[in-house]
Amino acid sequence: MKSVLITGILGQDGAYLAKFLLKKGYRVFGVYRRLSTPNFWRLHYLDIFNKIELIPADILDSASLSTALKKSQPKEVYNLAAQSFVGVSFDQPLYTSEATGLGTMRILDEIKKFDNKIKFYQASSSEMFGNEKSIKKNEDTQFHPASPYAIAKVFAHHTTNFYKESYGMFCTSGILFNHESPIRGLEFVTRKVTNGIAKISLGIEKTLHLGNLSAVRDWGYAPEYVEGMYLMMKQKRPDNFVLGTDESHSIKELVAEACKIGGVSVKSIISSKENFRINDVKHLQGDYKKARKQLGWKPKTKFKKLIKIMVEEDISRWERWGKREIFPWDAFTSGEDSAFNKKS
Ligand code: NDP
Ligand code: GDR
Repeated sequence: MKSVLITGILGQDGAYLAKFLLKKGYRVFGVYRRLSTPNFWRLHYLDIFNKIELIPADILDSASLSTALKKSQPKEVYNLAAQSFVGVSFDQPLYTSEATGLGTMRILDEIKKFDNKIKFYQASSSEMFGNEKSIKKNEDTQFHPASPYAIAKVFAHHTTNFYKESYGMFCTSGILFNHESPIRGLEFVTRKVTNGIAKISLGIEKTLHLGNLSAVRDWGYAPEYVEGMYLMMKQKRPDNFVLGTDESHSIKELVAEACKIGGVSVKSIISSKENFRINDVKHLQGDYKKARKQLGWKPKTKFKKLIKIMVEEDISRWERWGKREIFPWDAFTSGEDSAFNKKS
């Protein structure tokens, strides 16, 4: 049985990718960092916790990555671990560079020493394009990063290309536009909106404070994007691919759609200046023609369906919480206790 190692397995993409690769018959190992409270909820939510093998390691610590490679003996490594929140990268630029940027070089260098035949996937990002002027971005669009996160991702992207070109390693980068799901982290705008609107619709909260509502993003559905990662690793030659939906919507449109589904007035959603970023990317839209042609990949779940899936799931979770049900979920355990206090 082929082994695969995923860094960032406890995150949104890591969990969906693990589930997908298990179905393909892989033995799945996952790197996770030690925390005072384990954060395994997504693996439980997808019902794969007992099917994967977890190895404690950190992308800041080369020795632990070397041990993870020895323990898992992988044929493929997917590097998804990162400080992935753009907003926080303005407050923690050095940590973000260490984890999101240098972390990629650390793992690639350990792979080169351990077995340079291992195939490597890097989680590159549409944020690398930043405020570059063109409307639609593809693999040839210039990078113009607008945050410490994006700068770190550009470094990691070039590092991945460098190991491919200089050491002949199979290194591929997926330049992924925003992709979301009911297991998206709560701080990202889609989930913040769907979770917030679920609470307003059930009378748990009255308002939701957001930041810049005029930013525009290309949002797809995460389970479909991990399939694209896998297809990139199955190519004869390593290459870089954009995955997106080629559609874009503003945060304002996201709010309007989510409010409609949740039966909530848009007046409950407030744009607060203190939530604005120092520098924000205005418009991102992904031209995925190359992925469609070479990988046969295309997005199926578009904006309205995606928001519906997420709002309905968050409403259902808060309803179950109201009935004192226990189930794998993040909102209640990550600072949502104020809602609990109000209710009880
Ligand atoms: P998440 O933030 O959900 O997951 C990131 C994972 O990385 C988490 O499990 C986190 O661990 C782990 N991690 C963070 N720091 C370290 C560390 N020092 N050592 C080991 N593990 C660490 O992100 P997503 O799943 O959404 O994204 C996956 C990757 O794809 C990221 O690299 C992201 O930047 C990139 N990306 C994501 C896009 C998206 O729209 N989702 C689009 C383009 C790129 P813990 O659980 O302990 O916090
Ligand atoms: P992004 O996602 O920065 O694109 O990075 P996020 O959902 O955080 O922001 C998208 C846009 O929404 C605006 N916004 C808000 N954002 C957050 N988080 N919270 C708010 O209250 C809010 N109000 C408005 C932001 O200013 C921004 O313009 C995500 C991450 O997954 C990255 O890791 C990944 O690389 C990129 O997507 C592609």
